[in-house]
Amino acid sequence: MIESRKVRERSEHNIYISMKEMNFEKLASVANQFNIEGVVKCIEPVGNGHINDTYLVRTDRDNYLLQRINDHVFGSPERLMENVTAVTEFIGGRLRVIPAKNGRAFVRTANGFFRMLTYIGNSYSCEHANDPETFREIGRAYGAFINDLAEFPADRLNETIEGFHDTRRRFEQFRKACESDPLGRKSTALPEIGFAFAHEKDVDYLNDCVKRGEIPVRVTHNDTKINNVMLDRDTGKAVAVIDLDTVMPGLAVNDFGDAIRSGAATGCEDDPDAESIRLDIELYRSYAKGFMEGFPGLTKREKELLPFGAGIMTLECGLRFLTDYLEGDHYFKTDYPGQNLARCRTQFRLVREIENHWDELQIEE
Ligand code: GN1
Ligand code: MG
Repeated sequence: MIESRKVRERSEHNIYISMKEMNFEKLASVANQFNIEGVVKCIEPVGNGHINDTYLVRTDRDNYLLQRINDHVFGSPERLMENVTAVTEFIGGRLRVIPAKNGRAFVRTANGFFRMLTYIGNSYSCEHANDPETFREIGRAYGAFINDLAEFPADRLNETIEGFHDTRRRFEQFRKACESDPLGRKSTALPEIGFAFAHEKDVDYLNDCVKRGEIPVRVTHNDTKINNVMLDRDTGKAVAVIDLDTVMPGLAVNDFGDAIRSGAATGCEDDPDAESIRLDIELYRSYAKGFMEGFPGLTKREKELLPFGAGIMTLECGLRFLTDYLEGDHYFKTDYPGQNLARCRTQFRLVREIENHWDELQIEE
C-alpha cells in the first residue's frame, strides 16, 4: 500500500520515466534542440552514474553526450548549469557545455531537463583502480582540479545541493528516516543502524576544524568517484575531470576521501559479500601521492586529515545509502530491491577497514 503510493509520488519526477519511454525519435528531437553538427544517426545509453541519465549521441559529423538532469536531486537545473558553464569555461579543457538553440545551457521538455556536453573521444574511465599507477594518475587529476580552481571566484557558485557534504546534516536526515521509518524497513537494517549511531561522534569533526580555522574551504569537486576522471586510451594520462554538478565550496580532504572510498576498496559498491571487502593500502598511498602532486598547496593540517577524510566520506556515503533505503530508494537509482542496503553495508565495512588500518594510512611528508 505504502509502496504503491511511493511509486505514484515518484512518477511525478521526470527521472522515473524509464529509458524505454525515451525512444530514439524523442531523444533525437531533444538532441536537435542543441547546437550540434551533423545529422543524428545513433543514440545509446552510457555511463554508470546513480543520478542523471547519460546518452552518447552520434551524428555523421561528431559525437556528443546528452544528459537528462535529475531535477529531483538538483532542484534548479538552471542554477546547476550556471555552475557547470562557469567552471568548464574557467578550466578551458575538453569538457564543454554545448548551448541549446534557445541560447540557454539546457532545454526543458515533457520528459525532463536535458543538457549537451562535448564527448571526450579516445578516452575511458575505470570503476576500480586496477593498478596503483592509474590510481595515482586519477589522484593527480583530482588534485590538479582543485589547483586549477584555486583562483575561481567561489561566490559565483550556486549551492546545487544544500549541505552536500555536511555530515552532521546527513546524520540528522538519517535519524529522521529512522524515526519515521515510512516503509517499515528499519527492522531489516538494525546492525547498520547501530553502526551509524555508534559513529555519530565523528560527524562534527571537520565542521569544527573549519570553524576553528584549521583547514580552508576551497572550490572542490565533491563527487570524486574514480569513474569521474577520463583517461586517454593510448597514454593512460588523465584528459578531463567530469561530472561537475557538485563543484562547490568544500574541503580538499573530502575530495580525497570520496576517491579512496570508491577506488581503494577491493570490492564493488554493492558487493553482496561486504565482509570480504578490504582497503587496499598500496592503492591508498599511491592515490595520496598523486593527489599531492596535483595539488602541492595542500596544507600540513590537511595532510594530517587525509585518513579522516577517507573515513568520513565513506561513513557519510553509507549513511546516505541507508537513509535512502529507509525512505524507499527515491534518491539513488537502484537495479534491484535492497541495493541501497547492500551499498550501505560495503561502505560501513570499509569504514571498519579504515579504522583498523589507521596507523598505516597516515601520510608522512
Ligand atoms: C552519486 O551520480 P554519481 O554516481 O556520480 C552521488 C555521490 C555519491 C555516489 C555514490 C549528486 O554520484 O554523491 O557519492 O553517487 N551524487 C550526488 O556512488 O548525490
Ligand atoms: Mg555525480
